[in-house]
Amino acid sequence: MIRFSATLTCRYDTLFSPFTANELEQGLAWLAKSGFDAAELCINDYEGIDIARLKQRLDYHGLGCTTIATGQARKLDGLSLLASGRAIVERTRQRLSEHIDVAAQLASHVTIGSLRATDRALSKTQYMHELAEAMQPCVEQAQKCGVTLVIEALNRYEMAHLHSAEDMMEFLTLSDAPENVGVLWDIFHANIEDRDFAAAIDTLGSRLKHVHFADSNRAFPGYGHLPIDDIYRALKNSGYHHAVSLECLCAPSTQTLIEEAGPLITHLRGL
Ligand code: LER
Ligand code: MN
Repeated sequence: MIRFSATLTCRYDTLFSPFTANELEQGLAWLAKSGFDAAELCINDYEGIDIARLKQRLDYHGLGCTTIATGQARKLDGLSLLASGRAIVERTRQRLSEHIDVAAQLASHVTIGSLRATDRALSKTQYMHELAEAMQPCVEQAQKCGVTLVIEALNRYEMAHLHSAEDMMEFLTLSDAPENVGVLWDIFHANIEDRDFAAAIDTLGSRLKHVHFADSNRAFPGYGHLPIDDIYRALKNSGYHHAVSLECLCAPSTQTLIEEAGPLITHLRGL
């Protein structure tokens, strides 16, 4: 069964949530009322975040957490696994280590997206080797904790390497990644990078462990030109049984997201 989640944020606001960090409780209530199974939580760091309380609020609303979105630390704290300075790489690993501990408590994945950005001109092969090495302690810790790390395929305008489903599989093979390393496939990025949605799903196979839904213009699904129903059907027919998570801009409006998310989930579940 495919689970549904949407982006909410714990402390710093994000363009990808219809609720601010201060409105987290309303956001959780909205998810529950709209028929979502879980939240996807943006967490920069754990200062001022009480995990026991967060877990209690999720439980209260009958929600899980699908993945911890970690990218805020790129802009806010300048973190990256591929920074030139060893100290920054170490701090990034430590931050991911905290995320992995919390993910084990929330039974969620941990996302690695913007945290694999590099400011150096690396060839694809160099990039893949360096990323594999930088991630290694996190992969081992995650394995011990029963946590899956999902590496997000990001389009060429946002990231130097690993754009397409094929790139992601090349990286997993080169790094001999264990099964707890998977791929986050975001259909907004895939629309730019993958030749064909169904073929990309097929290429990723069992490594596909999390999916972001937004339309071609990053608006709420249905307000751009992506074949949302076909993509969902292809996921379902492939046996995909992880989450489809709404990660779109508040476009055409915040109200659209708030009002139309429930009907969208009902519609997709019926396909
Ligand atoms: C994050 O999931 C994402 O898709 C990025 O484009 C955000 O910068
Ligand atoms: Mn995404």
